[in-house]
Amino acid sequence: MMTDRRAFHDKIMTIERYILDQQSEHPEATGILTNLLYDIALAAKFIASHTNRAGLADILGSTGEMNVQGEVVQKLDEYAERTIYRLNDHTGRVAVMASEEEDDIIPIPPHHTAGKYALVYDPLDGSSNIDVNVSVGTIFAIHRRKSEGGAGTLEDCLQPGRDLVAAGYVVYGSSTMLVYSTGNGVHGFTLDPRVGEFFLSHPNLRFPAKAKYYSVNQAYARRWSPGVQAYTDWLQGGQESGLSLSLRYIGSLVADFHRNLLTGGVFYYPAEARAPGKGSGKLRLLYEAAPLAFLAQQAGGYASDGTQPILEMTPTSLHQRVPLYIGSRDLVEKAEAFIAQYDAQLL
Ligand code: P6P
Repeated sequence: MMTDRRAFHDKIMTIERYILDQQSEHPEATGILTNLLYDIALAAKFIASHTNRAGLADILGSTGEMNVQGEVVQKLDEYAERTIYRLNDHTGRVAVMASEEEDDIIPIPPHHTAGKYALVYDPLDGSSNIDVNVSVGTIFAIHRRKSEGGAGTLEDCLQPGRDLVAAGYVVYGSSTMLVYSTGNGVHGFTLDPRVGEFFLSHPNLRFPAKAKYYSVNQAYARRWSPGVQAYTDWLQGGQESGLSLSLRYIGSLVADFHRNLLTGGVFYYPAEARAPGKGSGKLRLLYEAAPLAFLAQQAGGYASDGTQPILEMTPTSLHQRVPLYIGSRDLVEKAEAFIAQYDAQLL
């Protein structure tokens, strides 16, 4: 009998094949979501091909404006934004888009058909890390449009994470991985740049039962509420927690989340005590916290703003910021407990 591992490696599963297989399990599926996920995988290939040469832009470009291929050298996040937009603005699969790079919703050009989905995304999160060769990422989330026909609307974008149809991220690191879920588990694909294909490398990702890391920027500790300070002490083994976690903080949300998903752990970006209560924090609900919260839940984890599930929060604006605690469920729930115990008067 073939062992599981041999059985797994017996199949050569590309992301295209995998998405198609998943679609075949849903007879009602029309294939539009399947093709939208293909489009995102294609965008990831384009972006990956540029991020692994980013450091060369200044060397290759003669004036800093043009590179040896005669291409205009763009800032990578502008390139990533443009790539995702152009791959989705004419397909008839998307009614409206929203991006971290654009103040307002991004309409589909009037001469193209508006489709059934709303696509929101952070085209290149953590792009400031590129200059120091640290992993960066793309985050995307897909909602069904709520509006009836015609151009998509802001309301089509401002939906709670619990209603997501699909979400995922691409991490551009030592290898390029695309990790996504359509509500049937979390699956990771690694890009083989030699053939330009994403191959299934991490099926059914789940947070390990025993966590290894906690991930927070401790430079801000003096600004934290008493609850967050007590929580951090607990994570460090205080209050007889019995924990022996290590601190890992990359400063790139996708990279920190991805590592914790594989190793077990919690990432948090708290509200600053100077601005108590909801709404403060750095990370954005719509296209950072919510899609990663969807993945976390699908992988047996959890995400909270410190007082409530991220997935239950309905965005009030495109770029609304929230405090974020995300990762291994038991560690995130403990953050809520400390905040409830110590910070009730702040909330
Ligand atoms: P800080 C990157 O700029 C980013 O938006 C996230 O990717 C990352 O988690 C966070 O900011 C890091 O913020 O304040 O710790 O530098």
